[in-house]
Amino acid sequence: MNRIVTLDEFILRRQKDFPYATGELTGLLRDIGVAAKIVNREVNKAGLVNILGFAGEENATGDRVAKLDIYANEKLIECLSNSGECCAIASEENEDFVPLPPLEGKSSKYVVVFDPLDGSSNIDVNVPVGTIFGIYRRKSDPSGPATLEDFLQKGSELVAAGYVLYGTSTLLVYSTGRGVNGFTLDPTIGEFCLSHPDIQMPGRGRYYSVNQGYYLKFDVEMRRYIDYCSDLNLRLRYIGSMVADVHRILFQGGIFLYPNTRKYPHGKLRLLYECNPLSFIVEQAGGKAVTCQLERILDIEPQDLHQRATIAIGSAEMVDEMVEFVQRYSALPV
Ligand code: AHM
Ligand code: MG
Repeated sequence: MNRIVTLDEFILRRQKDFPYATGELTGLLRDIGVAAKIVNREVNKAGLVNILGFAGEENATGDRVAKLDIYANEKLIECLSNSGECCAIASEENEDFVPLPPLEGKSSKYVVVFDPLDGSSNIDVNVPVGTIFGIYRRKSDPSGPATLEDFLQKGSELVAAGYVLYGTSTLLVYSTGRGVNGFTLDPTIGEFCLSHPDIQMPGRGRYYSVNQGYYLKFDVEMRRYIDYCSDLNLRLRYIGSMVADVHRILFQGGIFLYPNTRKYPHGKLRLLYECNPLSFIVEQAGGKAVTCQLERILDIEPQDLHQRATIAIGSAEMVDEMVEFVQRYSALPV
């Protein structure tokens, strides 16, 4: 019989692989695991307790805020305050970064960025949503307050990143830069259990994922590439929850695109807490992620907490092909 390995046990085991590890990152990952279980409980019973729907506010980037967004945001902040390892967070739901109170004079070395509930416009219709997170070592002096500079780090400087997908089952996938592992929540024991060790992304796949409704609003090179995907008889799948769409291609291979449109000339998705963590995971699993202007996502120097980016992310060979299309057709007159 296979022995069950819980997330806590796995994180602790991995800590022992680093001779000078102090347990701080371990503590942080555990805090996120606890928050994920709490958010999962609420997402699952959302229909029962009148928590569905919009709260009547707009968030920092102007989207309507669903009530569960606010709940998930609060729970993540609360849980990340537990171990005292995180000195500040930046979230899709907060205009500015939020400093967390130090614990018993502890000086914490990390900051965490997150989208508490990605794809939240789907909640009312029971479509999968997710939490996306990234962890950075702070740049500022650990004895002082966190600064904006702590957050404006390139994705390549992430210490760890991951996501939780609240789907038909609840999965937590994370990486500390040494491969990617996935854990499924066993609701009977309330534990995330290792279910997908050492995830490797297929070099290509049969899926492409893009909001094809915006086709006419994309640049010509993107339209050509999408035509090519269709000519190849690739299957179009678009859930409208980035975390769920990327999860599919992580396991089955494919490409996810969110190019610039007239409405979103710099792309819609947010660099810090959507594109960077998922790009970190995908690269760790052998895939690639670039902007539609061909810059590696993890190399972008962020200027703003809520900066947007275009993205093409997925199986390495397919991203390479998309890059060739952009190089070939972007010089053409529209
Ligand atoms: P959100 O963080 O406000 O939920 O927005 C991000 C979501 C992504 O999950 C998804 O890929 C995208 O928005 C869908 O946008 P569109 O409806 O324009 O296709
Ligand atoms: Mg989001």
